[in-house]
Amino acid sequence: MKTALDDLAFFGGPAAFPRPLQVGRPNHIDRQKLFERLGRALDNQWLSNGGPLVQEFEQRVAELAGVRHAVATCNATVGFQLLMHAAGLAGEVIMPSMTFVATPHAVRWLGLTPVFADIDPDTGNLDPECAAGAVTPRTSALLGVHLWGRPCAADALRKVADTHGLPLFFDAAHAVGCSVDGRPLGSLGDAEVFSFHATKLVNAFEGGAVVTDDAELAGRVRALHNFGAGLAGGSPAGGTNAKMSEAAAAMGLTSLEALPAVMAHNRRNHATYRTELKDVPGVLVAEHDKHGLNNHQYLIVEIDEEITGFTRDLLRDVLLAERVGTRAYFSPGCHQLEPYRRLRHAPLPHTEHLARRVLALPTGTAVADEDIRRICEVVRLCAARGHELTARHQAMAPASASPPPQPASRPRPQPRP
Ligand code: T4K
Repeated sequence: MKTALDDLAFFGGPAAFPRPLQVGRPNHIDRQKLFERLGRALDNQWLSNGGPLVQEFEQRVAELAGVRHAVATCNATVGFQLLMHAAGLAGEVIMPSMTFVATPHAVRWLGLTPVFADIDPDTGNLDPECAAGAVTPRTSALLGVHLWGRPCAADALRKVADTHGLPLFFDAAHAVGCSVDGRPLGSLGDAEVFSFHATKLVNAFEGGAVVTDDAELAGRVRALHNFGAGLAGGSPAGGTNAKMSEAAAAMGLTSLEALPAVMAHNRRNHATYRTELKDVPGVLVAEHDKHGLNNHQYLIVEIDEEITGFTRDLLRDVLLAERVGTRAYFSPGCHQLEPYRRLRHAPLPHTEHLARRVLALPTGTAVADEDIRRICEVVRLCAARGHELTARHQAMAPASASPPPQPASRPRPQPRP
């Protein structure tokens, strides 16, 4: 039990966890089922190029998203590139800055310009009024992000899009299994893109999917992701190879089967965090469910440093010393990152306010109730001694100002020579 600042590993006490615990650990799957599927792929002697497992995965993903078409891709970032190329976009794309850098990167990779608009402070998602204010003659699409699986204001954004004759797309990388008023996320835009990265709720090791009701758009995406094969009239870019492999689909299907159990586990984790931190002034466990049915992939706390007396970054360092790896998803906002810093955009006060406060804490099936209690014990201790914690940190000599070197992640495997 940690009761004094000296008990913190940051100040030389023993670390709370013998082994690192971290955001983004892959969720539990049924290995037997995975191995069976991989065995089937080997027996079929069909390992890629739209094999039976990929086809089944696409069907399941389309069902989950409530749309007619899903094209599985090697990851979501490339899925966006395919979508925007297939949609023939040119010029500017309006999007929030409060997202993973993959969203603007996909746009920029195609020679398009991301135009950042501010967020609704309640949801963290693209504010329709701000999006409307950012429209210019060069705008070619609106791209909302369902941040942490919270639904964008799709109807209001649709009005803006329709007023200006623009397509409406969503980054649904966080939103597998989420819905609003019974409408699955994935079905709100003209097309949306899921991520099935290793750290996502449903993972295919790496993977993504473009989902849409638009058969023609889906057909173009499908052709482009396979070297442009069969694309009527061709494409100026030719095509690329963005296919999902059978091995990835085997993992994706197995992971999809686990989705209800993983969501239930994460919902319990969220409830435990809320209980453990409910009386901690200045530390708010973000509520997702009031915005729609959430998958609870991300456990987000907001740190109000004026109340706690310590910054989000100091808490991150304190937790790291305890071997708890957190992530500031998403801070700083993309507009403060290269190569976007000099882009034209309206002020983004709500984005900057939220980005200063957010911290993702570990959740998922690798995280048990007892782990959460230990993490929260550290947070409560910091909050009880917030100003003293900051003063002691500031008094540390620069050479020792960073926490003791106790990496939260295991060393990454090195390739063999
Ligand atoms: N749009 C949005 C809104 C997104 O959040 C993302 C991706 C995308 C688009 C693009 O989707 P993809 O093209 O990736 O399909 C991670 C993921 O790499 C990224 O997919 C994800 N969002 C983002 C939010 O998180 P990093 O830079 O934080 O990754 P990294 O390597 O630091 O790992 C994150 C944590 O996960 C660490 O604590 C380590 C842990 N981890 C990671 C891997 C890969 C594991 O425990 N096991 C693993 O296998 O981006």
